[in-house]
Amino acid sequence: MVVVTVALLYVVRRFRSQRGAEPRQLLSGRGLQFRVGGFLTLFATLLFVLGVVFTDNARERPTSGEAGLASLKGEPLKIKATGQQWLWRYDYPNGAFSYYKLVVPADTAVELELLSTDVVHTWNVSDLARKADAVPGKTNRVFFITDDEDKFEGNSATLSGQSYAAMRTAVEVVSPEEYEDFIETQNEEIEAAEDRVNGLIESGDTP
Ligand SMILES: [Cu+2]
Repeated sequence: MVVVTVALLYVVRRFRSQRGAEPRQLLSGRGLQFRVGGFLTLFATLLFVLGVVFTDNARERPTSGEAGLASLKGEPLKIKATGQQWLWRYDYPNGAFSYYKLVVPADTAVELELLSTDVVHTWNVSDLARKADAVPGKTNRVFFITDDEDKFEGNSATLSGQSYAAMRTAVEVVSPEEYEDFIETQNEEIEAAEDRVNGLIESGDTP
């Protein structure tokens, strides 16, 4: 800003009109307009073409590697991620679910189906995948794969209400065996909890 302002002041002082002196006229004719217009069009076309070339792989879908979850036979592991004020719920293929933390097997292509029950939420685990919105009434998809057995943190990226900042998530990448153990444990715990609730209802003590 300082450079531009100083340059402007200099030019205004240097070229201000002087008594009796006729200012120089810049005459160009039609040619110049076409040359400038043509150059800008070419530049815009080039940007467009390069943009398409370099973002084409954004459509690419990963395929599972050798060390991935074998039971899928190369198909991506489909997991539903539902955003609700202000928590993420993950539904795995065989009835298991978890809140806040998503557990996935390493070296396996994951297809996350993003849904929302209320407002727009953004699933944002930037070390694993692109940012994507969970929009009510719509299904968005995010694909990712990693062989890095680690924990990845995700933050909120869209204002989805007063507690949006607390709407974090985490992705834990584990070996396929550990993943299957996790699913089994979740299913057992869910079943045990359901049994407890049903037992209370039968005995008349509503939980
Ligand atoms: Cu949210």
